[in-house]
Amino acid sequence: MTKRISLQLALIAALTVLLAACGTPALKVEIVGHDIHWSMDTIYAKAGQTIEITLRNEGALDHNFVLAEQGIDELLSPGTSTTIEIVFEEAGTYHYICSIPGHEEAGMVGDIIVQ
Ligand SMILES: [Cu+2]
Repeated sequence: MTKRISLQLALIAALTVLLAACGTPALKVEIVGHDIHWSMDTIYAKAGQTIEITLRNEGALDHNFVLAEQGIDELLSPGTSTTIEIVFEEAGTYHYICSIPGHEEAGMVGDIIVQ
């Protein structure tokens, strides 16, 4: 009987942990590309949290949202938008840039800080 109760408690504890992870609401952010900067250069998220990023290009130039380590490379023509979803399982600082020549150097960069 005691063994059975402790097994049930273990199961409840495991489910609680699982639900806590699933319960973190998705973080929705919008990053707008201008000539020549991103509208946001710092985004704070939690490890395991889904980050939904809407990318919009309001500039007159092409802009390319790149998170190199994650293989994300979204080319945006002027006036276009797209939405991507990313989950960072590990805490850390993830750097994004615009890879159009000269744009990163001009400051078209940002960080996603995952805690
Ligand atoms: Cu750019």
